[in-house]
Amino acid sequence: MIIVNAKAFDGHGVESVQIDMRIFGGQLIDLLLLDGDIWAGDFTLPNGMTPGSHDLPLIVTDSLGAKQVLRHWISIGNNAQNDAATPYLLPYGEHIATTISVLNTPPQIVAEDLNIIRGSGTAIALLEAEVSDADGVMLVRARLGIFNPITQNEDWSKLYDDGSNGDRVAGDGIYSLQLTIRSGIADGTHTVFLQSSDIYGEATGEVPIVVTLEQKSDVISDGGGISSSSLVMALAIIAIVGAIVVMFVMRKQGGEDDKSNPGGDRFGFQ
Ligand SMILES: [Ca+2]
Ligand SMILES: [Ca+2]
Repeated sequence: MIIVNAKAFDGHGVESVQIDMRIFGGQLIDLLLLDGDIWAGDFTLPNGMTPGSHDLPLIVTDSLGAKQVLRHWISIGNNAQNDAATPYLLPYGEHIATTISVLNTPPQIVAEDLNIIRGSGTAIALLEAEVSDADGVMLVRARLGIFNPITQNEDWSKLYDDGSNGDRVAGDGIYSLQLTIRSGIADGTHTVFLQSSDIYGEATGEVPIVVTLEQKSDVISDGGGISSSSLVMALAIIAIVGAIVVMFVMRKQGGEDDKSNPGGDRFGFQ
């Protein structure tokens, strides 16, 4: 936000003071007359205002409705202020252009670290970054390091916000890149770097994103085979069946013994 304080002089009296931001894509801003003949107001820079130095036009209207566009102000000493101006004479002082200096900041990158759980073979992961700049984002790119495609000579790969290359929504400010994770890349943490520049070429530093690779735990083969607990149960059932069979055989043998000596004296040998 920019705050403006101005003093205006006119032989007929000053009706209004405005700042014309329309040529920068903004609005006409009315300043309010405060005590002590100070015209004050504030405005925010319109989005997309070109960085650099700009002349700021002030529209001053006198009590008869005559307008004048001023692009200069007069620097007068604080002590001289009160009696510097008469109704018909402008105060004496250095004329200074009413310029505004607009600084450019690089884009902002918001991205989360990636945690990828992979199986065997090559995996694809989506690298996403939210990138914004008041001037417009020109380029978002990533230095992929170990994830750089073997066929690619360039160090940097472009991220897309046009719905292509895995980008979920075109034009939403979230830029995407499909990261190819070859099976030969070791588990653990790797770092890729993101960088962006706005339409004036103002670029960010390299923003690190940590990519952690993990092997998928062997859930499928465990579930498909015999788990250790069911194996124990199966062995227990086999053991119980075995015990019953043994008991049955023993009882049967005992019965046959009885039948082999029908009516015989069991204790005949004694
Ligand atoms: Ca910018
Ligand atoms: Ca997008």
